[in-house]
Amino acid sequence: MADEKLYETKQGNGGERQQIARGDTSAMTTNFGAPLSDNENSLKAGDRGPTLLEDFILREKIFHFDHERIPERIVHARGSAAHGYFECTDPIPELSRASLFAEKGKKTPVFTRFSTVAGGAGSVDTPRDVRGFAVKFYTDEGNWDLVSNNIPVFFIQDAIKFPDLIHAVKMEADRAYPQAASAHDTFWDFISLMPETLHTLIWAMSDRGIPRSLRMMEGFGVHTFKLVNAEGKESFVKFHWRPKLGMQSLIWDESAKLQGADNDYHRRDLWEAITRGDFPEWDFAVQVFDQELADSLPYDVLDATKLIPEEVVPLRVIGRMVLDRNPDNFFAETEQAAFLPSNIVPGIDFTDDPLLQGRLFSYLDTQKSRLGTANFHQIPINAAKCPFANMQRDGMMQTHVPRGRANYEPNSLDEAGEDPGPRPLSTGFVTRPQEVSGPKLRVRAESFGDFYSQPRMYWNSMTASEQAHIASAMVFELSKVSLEHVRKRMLSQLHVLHEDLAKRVATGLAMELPDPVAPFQQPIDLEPSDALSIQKKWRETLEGRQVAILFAEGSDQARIEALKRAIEAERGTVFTIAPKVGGIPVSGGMMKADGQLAGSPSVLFDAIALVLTAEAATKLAQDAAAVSFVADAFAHLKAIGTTEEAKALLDKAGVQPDQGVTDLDGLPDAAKLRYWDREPKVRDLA
Ligand code: HDD
Repeated sequence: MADEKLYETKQGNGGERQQIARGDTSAMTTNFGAPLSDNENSLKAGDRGPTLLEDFILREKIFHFDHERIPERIVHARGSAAHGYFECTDPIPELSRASLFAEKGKKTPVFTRFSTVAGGAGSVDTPRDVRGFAVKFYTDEGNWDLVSNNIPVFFIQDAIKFPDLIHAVKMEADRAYPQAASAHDTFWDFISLMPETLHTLIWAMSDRGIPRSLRMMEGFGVHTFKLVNAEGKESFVKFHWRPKLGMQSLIWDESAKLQGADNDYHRRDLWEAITRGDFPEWDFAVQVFDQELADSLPYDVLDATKLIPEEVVPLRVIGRMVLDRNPDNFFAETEQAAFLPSNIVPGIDFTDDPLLQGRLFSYLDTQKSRLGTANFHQIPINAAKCPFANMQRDGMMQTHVPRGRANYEPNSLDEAGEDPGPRPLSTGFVTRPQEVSGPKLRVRAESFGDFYSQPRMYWNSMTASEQAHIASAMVFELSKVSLEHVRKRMLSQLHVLHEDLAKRVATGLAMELPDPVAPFQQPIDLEPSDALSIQKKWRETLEGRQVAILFAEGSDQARIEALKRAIEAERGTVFTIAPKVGGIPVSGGMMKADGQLAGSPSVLFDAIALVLTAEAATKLAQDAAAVSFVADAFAHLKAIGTTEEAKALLDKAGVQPDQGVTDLDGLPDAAKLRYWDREPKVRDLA
């Protein structure tokens, strides 16, 4: 009897045996196609005996599992991606022969991966960090990878410093912490010794370093590239992405709390938006200029630590990108995606920017160690969608099966009636002739030598509130630096950048402001640029934003539903929260909530509404989760829609009336803003 039962478990019933009939794609098989009858038990000598080496099914399954992980990216390990398309809205044949810019309305498929830089693959989504913004365009003349960031400048000028920068920012070598954080000794030690980093540093310390959503970030190709038209005429270009939802950032305290509330805040937000059909969209713009303009600028356009303000060279929008499909499989697509700045197409070209030149080598090289084979270009997510063929052959994991003997070029096999294989085309990619001469030198160009004017311009372009955020972020980070000489040296650097900033950081650290360092080149005053400020460009909208409605026993269901309708009419989304999710009695009957109060802190939302009876509010005022729900929303400068009945809870949470605290009818409008004026009342800023 016992034996019979064992047999049943192992073999399944007759129906299962039928399921695995040959050719049935629902059948579970080994990797080589042999159908399985049992995925529960290993092969043993007797039901309690040792497992047999013969068990090819067990060995294959565990062998594969043992090798499921591949080396994570050395930087940008934590990322989320989506498929979509690029649509040309304003063709530029006069500037570039790139096929994706050739016709109005032409669509090119894309795969876009966003990332943090410093943390590992399993780290949190909302640390203060630069964000990666890598777009793979599958054009009909090959893949173009625009491997960008959400900050238009980079920390260093020469690729030879990249390993030092990354070693310094990642977790410290002996103790392996902190994970995904720049607030530690080695990062600031490096920064304070390398003034070229200051421009990107001030961006990272600003609200740009803590985006609210991947859908609300700008993106920048950083380097100056070239566009080349059909006649071979070249122009300089910088590439920009502009989010349709507008830019928005977190408050630092909010981003720190989000790390506990939802590790996957950005990943979830992107996934859910696409699932809902709210497809994230960006305008694609170019800043085009010529050598004459480049020569007129007081900085070098080949220096990746400098930007060109839009006020100097305006942006021309030439297309849009829409992300409309989530990956089917995270590993196969997002993890195996290999972006290479060297993936370029006819009509676009590189410049001599020494950072870009180093990148052209690095990314190809890293894919071999990450993906294990020179054939990583055959992995579906990396493969060009246009035909591709050459004489490269063999190698690990070769999946192509080329026919014939033509694996060399030139050949004359066609004369013998054989397929001669592919040949170079006269219309293929051409590098334009460029004069290059001079002695071999291991030096930095003098034209790269002004490290302070552009970070100063950035500081001068911010609102008062944004400046306070920058100074406070620096105080926060430097307070985590245990080496006093590093803090001092950093203050000396900031002293050159801007005295006001340096003083505020010194005061925040309770340190004397040291003398400025002697700069390599004296900074000059550049015109501030409003386009650099998030707050000055704020888009008042509920689109893409989420409002939480807190209700409890006895709440007025009709009011909740009316509010929900009003928010949705403005293209916002609503998330209802109650002390229990399964259903609680409200005025109209029983009502279920989307989330439970303790698991749905207000950091997850853009604004909150309290639809409570006076009795429920009094009860919730005794619940720490409810009190911090409201107190945090207030401290994070969000709109709070409420009624008189919620007073007990509002009082306990320390909410003081201001423009952002409104009645329920006013909430859909109020929720479009953050209340920067409230900030000095809720936190001590540097
Ligand atoms: Fe890089 C990944 C962006 C400088 C070396 N980088 C990587 C990714 C982004 C950037 C978005 C993630 C791509 C993905 O999603 O898979 N990196 C930049 C930008 C830079 C920059 C905008 C400056 C303008 N990077 C840079 C330099 C070097 C590297 C100077 C080396 C000399 N970057 C790498 C890398 C990575 C990478 C080690 C890690 C994983 C990968 O390439 O595929 O090769």
